[in-house]
Amino acid sequence: MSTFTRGFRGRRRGEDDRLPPGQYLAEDFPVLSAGPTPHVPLDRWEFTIDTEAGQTHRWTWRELTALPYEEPAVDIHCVTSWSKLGTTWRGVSLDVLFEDVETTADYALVHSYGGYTTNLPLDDLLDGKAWIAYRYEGEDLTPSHGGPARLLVPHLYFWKSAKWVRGIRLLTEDWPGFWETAGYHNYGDPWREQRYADD
Ligand SMILES: Nc1nc2c(c(=O)[nH]1)N[C@H]1C(S)=C(S)[C@@H](COP(=O)(O)O)O[C@H]1N2
Ligand SMILES: [Mo]
Repeated sequence: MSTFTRGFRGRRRGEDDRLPPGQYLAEDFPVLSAGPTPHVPLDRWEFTIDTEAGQTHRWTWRELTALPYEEPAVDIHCVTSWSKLGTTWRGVSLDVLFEDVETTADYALVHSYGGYTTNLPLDDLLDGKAWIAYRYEGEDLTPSHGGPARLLVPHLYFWKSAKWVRGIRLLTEDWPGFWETAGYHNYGDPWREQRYADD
């Protein structure tokens, strides 16, 4: 048994081990949007972090794209069961954006141009786990996939990766977002299959 198992798994390791339970590998890159694609001119675009104490940190498009960036290669997992392995992005780590932010808040409510919202613990945005991404596979992020910029939080189901991201509000109490209010799981860990509220 061990010989067979080792050989079989050895050949396929990499893909199988990186696919969370109930997920399949997508060939294409599906578009999932709950509403129309908002179009914001880059000279009017801004990204903000609002603290629980009422302070606002603000970046224009020029300021955001002048910051040091990273080029993460990450696996992404949509709650509707498709996954993509090794997608490559360019974006600014949230660690960079939070450098001068003073907060004791535990929760973040991410909001988008167009009105979409999603919530997650602030810790899940920090320590190299999340980016404001503006390029995908070497190209500017297309509007349908969240361009000019989207949140990228690959360790949670992809609905947490808000497209057309506009800002983050820091909160001392958790505040469910769009899909979390509609029955999706509050946290959304794909490895624990946290798809719906009761999972
Ligand atoms: N603003 C906004 N962000 C969003 C969504 C949305 O409808 N609006 N859909 C979410 C869902 S459910 C998924 S699976 C991913 C889809 O991203 P994609 O369209 O680039 O595949 O975006 C997430 N971010
Ligand atoms: Mo999704």
